[in-house]
Amino acid sequence: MANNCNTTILKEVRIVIVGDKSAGKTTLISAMASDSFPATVPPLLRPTHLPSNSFTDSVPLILIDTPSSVGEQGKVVEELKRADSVIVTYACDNTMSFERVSTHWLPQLQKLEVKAPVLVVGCKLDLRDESRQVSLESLTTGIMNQFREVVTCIECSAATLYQVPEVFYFAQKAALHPVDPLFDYDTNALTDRCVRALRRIFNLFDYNMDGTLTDHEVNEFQIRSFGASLQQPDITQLKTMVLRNVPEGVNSLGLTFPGFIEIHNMFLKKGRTETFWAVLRKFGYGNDLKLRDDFLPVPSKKASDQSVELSGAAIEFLKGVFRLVDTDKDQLLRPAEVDKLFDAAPESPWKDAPYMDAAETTDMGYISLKGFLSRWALMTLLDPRYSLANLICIGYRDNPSAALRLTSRRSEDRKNQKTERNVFQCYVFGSKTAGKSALLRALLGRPFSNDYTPTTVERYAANIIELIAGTKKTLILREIPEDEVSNFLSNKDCLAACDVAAFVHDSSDGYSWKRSIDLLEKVVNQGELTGHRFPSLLIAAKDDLTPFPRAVLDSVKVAQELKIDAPIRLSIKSDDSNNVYSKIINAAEHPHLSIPETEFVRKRKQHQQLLHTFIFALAGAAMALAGFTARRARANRNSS
Ligand SMILES: Nc1nc2c(ncn2[C@@H]2O[C@H](COP(=O)(O)OP(=O)(O)OP(=O)(O)O)[C@@H](O)[C@H]2O)c(=O)[nH]1
Ligand SMILES: [Mg+2]
Repeated sequence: MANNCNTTILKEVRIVIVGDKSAGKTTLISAMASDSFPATVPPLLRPTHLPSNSFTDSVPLILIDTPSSVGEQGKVVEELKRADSVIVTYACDNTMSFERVSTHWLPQLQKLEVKAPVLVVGCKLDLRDESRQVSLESLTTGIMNQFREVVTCIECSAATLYQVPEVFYFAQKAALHPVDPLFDYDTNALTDRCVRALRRIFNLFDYNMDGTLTDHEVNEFQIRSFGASLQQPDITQLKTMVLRNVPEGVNSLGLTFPGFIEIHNMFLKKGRTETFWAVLRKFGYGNDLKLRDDFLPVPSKKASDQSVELSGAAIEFLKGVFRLVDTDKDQLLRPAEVDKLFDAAPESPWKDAPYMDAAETTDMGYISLKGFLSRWALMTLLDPRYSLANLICIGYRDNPSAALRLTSRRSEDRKNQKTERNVFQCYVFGSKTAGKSALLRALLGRPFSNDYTPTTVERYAANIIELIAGTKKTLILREIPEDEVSNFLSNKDCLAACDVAAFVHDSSDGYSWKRSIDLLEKVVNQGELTGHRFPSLLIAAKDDLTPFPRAVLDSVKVAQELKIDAPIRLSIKSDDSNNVYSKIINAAEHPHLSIPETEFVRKRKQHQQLLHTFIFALAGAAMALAGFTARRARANRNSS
């Protein structure tokens, strides 16, 4: 296959050279830069720039010399942290300096958690005592087995210029086309993430989705990857080579996925990491084997109170995918089916918080279509880039710019007294044990439980709610634990994404009621200060218990004072949710209503009105003065 390695990620490669005193670092750099053996060198060179035409990758190199005196090790550490590639040198005529590579330098790099690839380079090869020569291979195998970050060991001579360019060629190649993300030395196979990336590329060309690539499809892959086509004899030869190594790599229909993997294994075996990376980069992958940002056209928010939703086209695509993946047609996705769906994504995205457990599933953990779409809505709201990347990885082939849509600003919606959002986020506040988690669980259709597990970190629940008019909206509840509220409110934009806030209290507990009003004041006042207003609802939970006597009376009065609705009474235990989810959506759909007027808000309003009147009066006074001056001027003119 052709070799095209123009699409690189780094714009320049910073190679840091370290090693013991007199190992030959400075001379090695000088020899490379001047293509000659320098008669003398300064103790330390300034950064040396090599032009982009030094090697085939057309990327400029910066070679960093480092001091070896003990007092200057801080500088060395700084440089190591900025390195794209590290060269650890030793002198071939000094056994001690070779030993120090594995007793000092490589452990030191591990301690500093240097992520860059490492080359071990023997300098002054011309000075080696040939009679004491130990095989380089045996020495280096030991090092490479013990230190997996070492990608190459090579010896050179600045005096004879032997293998000097090779040292830097390998150092830049290791940075630009790293083996580490592709190959796992422990399992001696391609990494899981690499296989997933190749799976997506394979699927892209498997047009009829039969699990094999026909010769035509192999050729299409070749053209897209390298801009040149393969002749039929080349394809036949390629398949013969694959078949020799992997019998299941080719079948009567063409090249199978194991065969496709084998082709890439062959690139690695031949040391052609640049060809491997050329393929991956062509299809949008960065060094972490995730789709690069430049491949993900996420609409950019102009203001923090906008949000991102899936477009109608993306939702239709997802419905189709659900039907396709649901092979047993039970309208549910089993965990294995979900894993299969995401086998071409860098990882299965719903295995951890906040997505795990955030949508409807059956007792067995199977996902319904509603649960499936709600998870996508949640992922799009919280992390649009991740959502788009996953959408592309599961096979979304339309224009990715059309997969997501940006909503209008919440403040605009409030002014226009309507909203066109399909996904609403409700922040749920309340004292400990008020019943917040029970509210979230019930949204997911989970049965009530008397067990209490305190919520210590924020959590989400999302579901699609059918409203009376027949329209469907996605509701996302975000539980904010009581102890986290102060921390949460310390972020200036924390309320920007709030469509509606719910303040839950345990109706049998006077303290819980008082606390929910305290929290409301705190949250609403913070919103006022940061320019975010939102409808708010009071929720009186556990209505099956004997109500705290004063709370009922109090709550009606307080709601009146705040100019919001009286608390919604509900009991999750008695399965009486009192349509709370529709009521939350209804409040969110009317963003100009149910905004609480706390004492602070009232005072601020009065202050603003006063200020307004004052400015108005000042403007009036200024106009009157101008009129008076004009009259005087006229009078003066008339009298003169
Ligand atoms: N009787 C009754 N108990 C309820 C109801 N809802 C919740 N509970 C119980 O109240 C306790 C606390 O409920 P949670 O939903 O965990 O409360 P929370 O507000 O999430 O508490 P934190 O996470 O600690 O802030 C649990 O033991 C629930 O079983 C209800 O409607 N009626
Ligand atoms: Mg909770």
